[in-house]
Amino acid sequence: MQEIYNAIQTAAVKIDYAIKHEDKGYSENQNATGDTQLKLDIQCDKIVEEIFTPITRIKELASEEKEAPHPLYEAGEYLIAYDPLDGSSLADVNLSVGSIFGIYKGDYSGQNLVASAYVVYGPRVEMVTADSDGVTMYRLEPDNTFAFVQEIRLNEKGKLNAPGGTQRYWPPHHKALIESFFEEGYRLRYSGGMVPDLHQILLKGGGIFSYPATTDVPKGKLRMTFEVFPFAFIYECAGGEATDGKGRILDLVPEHIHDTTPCFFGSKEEIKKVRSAYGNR
Ligand code: P6P
Repeated sequence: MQEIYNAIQTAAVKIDYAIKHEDKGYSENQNATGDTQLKLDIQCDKIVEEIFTPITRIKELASEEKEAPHPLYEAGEYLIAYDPLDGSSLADVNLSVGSIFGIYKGDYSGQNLVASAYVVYGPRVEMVTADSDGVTMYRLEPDNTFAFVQEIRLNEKGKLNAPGGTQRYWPPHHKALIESFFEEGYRLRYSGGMVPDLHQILLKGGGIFSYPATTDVPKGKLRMTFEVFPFAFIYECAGGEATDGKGRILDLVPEHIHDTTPCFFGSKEEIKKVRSAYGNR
């Protein structure tokens, strides 16, 4: 796995430079989910593809910015699903953004994730990896290497509430759930960037991030293979849980690599409350 983590680190250095210094305009293209692509989206996707292409243990690359997977080596054991620059439009207002990687064996179902990683590009560039060894954070140093910082563990209960989705379209039971956290004294922490928002909850010991099914986005907005599964894996490895409101996120099987799902990530206490609020809906 270290060869893949090293490739992520090399890509992160180039992506961080691109965010800060390359063209921020929009392209004429849309991705498979219908988002108009920033030139930066396309450029960061190219950076990842170029750096991962020589790795013979990779069977194929599936990018959020491409309709279909890109085959690499037939005998490769890993399938890599990635979002090269999640929340890229936030870079235009100088907020933190991130890259997300899911490392699968066999197919892109949640149970076939063997490791995942993300990079957050903020005042510091930090990478977090999750695998059988646990959840580990590294930080980019002036010499462009990544130094170990800490292991990450979630408390049973946290203090932060990151409620996604358009509030006017939240179903009543979801609105009541979110409000119940605020009534308990949870603090609102939501930037519109999945990577920094989930990174903050991990580093602050816990809480709840939600992007529910809403009347305008009935299947949720966030993509299973590139975004939701990798973070569900990380949260479970850190001692938390991830659910779609009914069951365990990592038990889901996408029909298509661009499928989305409602998602909740958090400490165990908060996820218990989600399951109770969603009941048998
Ligand atoms: P909304 C960014 O576009 C993204 O895909 C995630 O990073 C983020 O959590 C979500 O969408 C934000 O969506 O509807 O709250 O702007």
